Amino acid sequence: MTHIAKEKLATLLMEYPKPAGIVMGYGTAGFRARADTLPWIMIRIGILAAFRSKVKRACVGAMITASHNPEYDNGVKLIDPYGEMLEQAWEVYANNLSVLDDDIHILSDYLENLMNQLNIQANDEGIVAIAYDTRQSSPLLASIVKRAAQAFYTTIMDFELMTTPQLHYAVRCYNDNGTYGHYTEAGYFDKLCTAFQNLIEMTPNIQRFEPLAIDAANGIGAMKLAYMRQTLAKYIHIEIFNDGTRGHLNEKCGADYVKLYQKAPDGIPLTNYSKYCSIDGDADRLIYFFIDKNNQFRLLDGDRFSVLFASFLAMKLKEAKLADDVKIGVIQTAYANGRSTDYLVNKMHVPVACVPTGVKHLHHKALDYDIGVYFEANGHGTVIFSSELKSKIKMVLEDPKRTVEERLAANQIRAFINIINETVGDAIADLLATEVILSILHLNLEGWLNLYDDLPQRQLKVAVRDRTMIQTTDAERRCVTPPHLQDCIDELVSKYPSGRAFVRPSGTEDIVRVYAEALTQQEADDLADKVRVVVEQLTK
Ligand code: NG1
Ligand code: ZN
Repeated sequence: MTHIAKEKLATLLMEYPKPAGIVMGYGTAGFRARADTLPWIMIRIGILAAFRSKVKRACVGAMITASHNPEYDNGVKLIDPYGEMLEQAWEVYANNLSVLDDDIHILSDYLENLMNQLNIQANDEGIVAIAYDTRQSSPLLASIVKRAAQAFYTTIMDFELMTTPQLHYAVRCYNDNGTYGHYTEAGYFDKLCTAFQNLIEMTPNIQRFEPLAIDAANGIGAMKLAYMRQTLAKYIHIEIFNDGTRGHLNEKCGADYVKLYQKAPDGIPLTNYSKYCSIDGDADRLIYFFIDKNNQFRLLDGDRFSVLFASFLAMKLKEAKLADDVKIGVIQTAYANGRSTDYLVNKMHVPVACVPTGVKHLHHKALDYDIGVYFEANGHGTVIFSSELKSKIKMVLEDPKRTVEERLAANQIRAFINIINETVGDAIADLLATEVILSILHLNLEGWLNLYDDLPQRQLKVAVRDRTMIQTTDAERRCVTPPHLQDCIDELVSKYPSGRAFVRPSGTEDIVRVYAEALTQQEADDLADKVRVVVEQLTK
């Protein structure tokens, strides 16, 4: 480590000291906490981003956001060169750095060891792309990441205000030398909007788009959607509510609020539109909803996107006569409604894999398929397509022996791939994909909802002494510890027809989550409550 790097780091440590007694872990959401407790960790993240970039010899990203959390929170997540989440092994370095106190000697000893271990030279090139959401605290936190990375001779690409998925996209494009698209924001919108228009133009008898009202959670998505709204005005009328001019970020609005409370957000008129959707504070989650004929609020969550996207793609594969050589699959977590799994497996004959909570697990598993569709029930998800699939599509398009119908279907899949942000769940991309599929399939939200009926479900949070007492297996569907907990759950579940329940420690909060579903809401509530009682008893 050079003398100058040490000096710069020492200055930062003095400017942004670590509060006494603070412990912070790099989890599924990166580092996330109250914004005023975060500056010190941004120093560590800036260094780590620089190191990661030097090791990978590629651009890496640092996104400053606390997603669906309140305005007073913030956080940071690193993005790997291919646009995916930070490799798990590096989470350990993030945690080690977070444990270290502000002593410049101890910190530089650790960093020098790490540089040796990772074979990093002080003058290796590094490039870090930084972006942030609309939180007031974001620019300062971003500036600390920037200064810490620069202390290690790293070039900064400062994208300032961006959605999380836009930064994932930019990092991927930059490292792919433009193969995936152009890394600027204009490049992102150009790719998505052009593909959306192409798909509409090439599809005969496409249904007219009904106007769409969007709840933008008073976040970054509002300003980005405003840009897209104009570009696509010829095709679809989009109205943006909760655009940040009046309400507060994620307060009584946004995808998380709508999903959690199963009700419409504030700040949006509920009479004028047949289609509504909510995104979250950093625009990586999407939820649709509408008010039905009986004036009931009806929700379409992540499971519904999996079913819709997989239906469309399976149908187009069949039309392109590619269904036999392409492996399509859906990846869910234990929180997916049992009826969605049932519909996918038994009606659509699409295989379903279940993985532990957290997008990185879903994304990883999706790589096993030519077309891997994954969504968490909360509306975070995307589709990934193998390079073999992309070549097969190209072959169909270039084969003169193929029929017009086969080539059209292949072309539709190709355009669809370009709408999707394969790097990460993206509310804007998923919204365009949903809209165009609904129009191609001539479905309204009611028709989409009626594909299957959800089983009533209940989620509870249980505060326990030590949540790590609960350990799980089988994609978190069964408990291994404490002893007897699983036997008790099995016994309770057996009393409810179509009942299912599981418990797992949250990865983002100091609580245990209980999930239950059954034939009626009353039964789902009862089952969840009984499971809660045994959890409380056995973790005392
Ligand atoms: P935890 O707190 O581990 O359940 C929550 C969500 C995840 C995911 C992460 C990251 C539920 C039940 N869990 O994880 O789906 O989004 O936060 O933000 O919604
Ligand atoms: Zn988010």
